[in-house]
Amino acid sequence: MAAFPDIEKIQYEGPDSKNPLAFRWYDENKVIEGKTMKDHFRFSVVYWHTFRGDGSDPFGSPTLQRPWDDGTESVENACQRARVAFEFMEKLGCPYYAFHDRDVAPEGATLAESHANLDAVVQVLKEEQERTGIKLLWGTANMFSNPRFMHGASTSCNADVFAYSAAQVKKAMEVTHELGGENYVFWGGREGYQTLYNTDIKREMDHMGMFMNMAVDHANKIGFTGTFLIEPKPKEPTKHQYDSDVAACVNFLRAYGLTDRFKLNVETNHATLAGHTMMHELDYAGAQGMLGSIDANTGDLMLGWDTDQFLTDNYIATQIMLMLLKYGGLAQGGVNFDAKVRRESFEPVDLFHAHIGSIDCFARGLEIAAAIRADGELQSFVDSRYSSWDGGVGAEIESGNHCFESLEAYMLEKGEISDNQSGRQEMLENLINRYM
Ligand code: XUL
Ligand code: CO
Repeated sequence: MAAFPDIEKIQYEGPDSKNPLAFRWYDENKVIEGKTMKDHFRFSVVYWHTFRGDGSDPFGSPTLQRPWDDGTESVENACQRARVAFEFMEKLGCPYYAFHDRDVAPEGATLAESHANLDAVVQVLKEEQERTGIKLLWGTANMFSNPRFMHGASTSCNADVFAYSAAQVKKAMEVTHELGGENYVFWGGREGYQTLYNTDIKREMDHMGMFMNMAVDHANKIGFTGTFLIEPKPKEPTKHQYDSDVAACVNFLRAYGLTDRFKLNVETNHATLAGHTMMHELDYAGAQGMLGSIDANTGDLMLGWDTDQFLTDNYIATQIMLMLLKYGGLAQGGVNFDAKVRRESFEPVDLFHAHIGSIDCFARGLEIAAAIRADGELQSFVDSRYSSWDGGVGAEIESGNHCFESLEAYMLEKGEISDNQSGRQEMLENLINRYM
């Protein structure tokens, strides 16, 4: 029986449409900068918020109506839920999805039972992938919910927890591989500390480096060629997470020799928690050749935690798309809606409204970013701002033909710098507004 019997496949109806269950901007076949919208975004639905979120918060009980869910942790219920998830994604028209091992299948009384539960649900996921053509963007292991991970997973002070984590990631990677997953994500929810009084940072970081290298070795053993992605986040649930931002992750990957197989999965709300904009995080990752995928959501300016809201802000979407176009797109990554409906939006149809709005926001962001790039005014301003490096002493420095002595001689002769030019921030902000 259909879980969303009143909802047909969501169609593109154009900007004038007033139908809330239609796309106004996302026309999946529209070509922009040589690629269809579908290929630019590779939109992905997350299993955890969309199919496991129940609307509870630290102050209140579940609110969300999910009539297909019998409320038990049985494998049968998990299989039924998986079928509903595919009905939703098919009607939405999202080509990808992502999951944690423990979202899709219940944890058992033993590790062996957990493995078996996962295998059972994976068979349904496989059937549904084949039936619909929807693909797995990435899989991951939840190593933060169970109390055994209270001190971390690969960075736990308890060596058995490291071993347990290895076993769990091994299985999650194998399942991701079996389902044709294109990436595998590590979000180190508890890989950090609450107090340095009890923490050996060096030892914990070394363990995490060893763990990631074991993951690469295992991928090579089983023939998994997908990209590994680390997802930066500075805090929550820990006080400090080692993967605190893009720069910290790049440093970690370089220090432990992992840059060949790893890239980053950059999330908007995590950037905010790190005190950065998403544009900053994407630009930094892109500049380092480490931009892998994005978790699409947003925080709330008034709230200092990870609210995981659906992005509907055209400015942020435009900034994101400017960065994705600048760095040539996400390759085998995608735009993954790591976002949840508010607990007051408790009806199943709200899942559609949330995704449709954010998909449209990204599509609009892409249109605006492409228009800004086509006009070229922004880029030519940046080019001219750096023009002192295109000839003369700048070009000589960039080609490695100078040292402190020669630069001192140059400056002693010249006496003073050529005039600086205005940064024109306000003019450029006005320029962006022309396109909105
Ligand atoms: C947590 C978060 C995770 C990761 C996957 O803030 O973003 O859901 O995306 O573990
Ligand atoms: Co995320």
